Amino acid sequence: MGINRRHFINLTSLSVAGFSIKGFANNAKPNKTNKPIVISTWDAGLNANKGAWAVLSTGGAALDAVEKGVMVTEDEKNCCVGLGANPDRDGFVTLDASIMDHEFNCGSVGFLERIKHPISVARKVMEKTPHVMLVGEGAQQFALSQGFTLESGELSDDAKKEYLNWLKKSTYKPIINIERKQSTTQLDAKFQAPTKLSNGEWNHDTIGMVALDAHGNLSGSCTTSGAGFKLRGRLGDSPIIGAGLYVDNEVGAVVATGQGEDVIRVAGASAVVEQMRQGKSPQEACKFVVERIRRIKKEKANDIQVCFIALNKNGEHGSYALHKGFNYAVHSNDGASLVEAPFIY
Ligand code: SD4
Repeated sequence: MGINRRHFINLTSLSVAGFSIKGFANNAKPNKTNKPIVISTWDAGLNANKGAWAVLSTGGAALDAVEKGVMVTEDEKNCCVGLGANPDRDGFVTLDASIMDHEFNCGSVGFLERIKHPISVARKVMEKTPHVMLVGEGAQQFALSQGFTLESGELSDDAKKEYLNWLKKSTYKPIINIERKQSTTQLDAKFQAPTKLSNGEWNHDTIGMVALDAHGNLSGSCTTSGAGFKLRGRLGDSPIIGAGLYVDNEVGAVVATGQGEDVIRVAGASAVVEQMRQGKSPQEACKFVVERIRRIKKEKANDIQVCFIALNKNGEHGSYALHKGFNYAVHSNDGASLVEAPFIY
């Protein structure tokens, strides 16, 4: 099925106070490098981008920008990326994060408990150890050795309620676009996220961000509580370099969101970068890999969401999603905007 043109027209005409909602991403300024620029997943990216922009607009490095940017979301009180998120099925919040710079340096943490800023622990793994990835108890011990504080491990009030509710049936079923802030655009009833927003406006569990700085360097970050009510010990794509996040400074930077298992299956972010290397635009490259996932999943693609956002060396950006309803935030010298991603279904 092709892109839904009617949907395009509807979305291009929407605007919300303070920023604009654009239609499908056109790759801006093809002949001139559009820098600095930062893009990040979902509506929550608008706030996160502000944190990144404070770094980028003053000549700072993309690496610092993508760390500072997603820390804004990890810090948000009513946010589900960090320790306030829904727990695994045993009742524990476990966090995954990854970061990558313009020189193939990368670091990640998985299954990390009771630490507030997993993205910063991932950066420490990158900078202070000979390794790329630390998980579980070892990751927590490493964080403590680096001066991070052990938080209480208590579930937030919202998460407690959600968990008690979930225990009644105890079935694990991914929900398409659960991350979406409600009400900025009209979604199909079928894909409308359920109302979890008892205590705040964000409903997301992941933020991914990629940036190009004024020096022409790319970096990326991703931080998540993963899928709510997952099996204990489950890792998604977000901490896996090449799946949830990949940066090649000669080509571009890509981050994924959605059903992590299906992003891992195709080494998603790396696959999108390789398509850009072959000459595809960011949007075409994202589309190519989303379509591969649809072919692999066959009719099961109806039940999952997968989305990529991509930024190339020229500051051109694009995205593609399996299902309608994914958006991403952009911040550049042109201001802040939300872009509706094109989709298959
Ligand atoms: C995961 N990809 O753990 C993450 C979830 C996600 O928006 O992106 N949610 O599978």
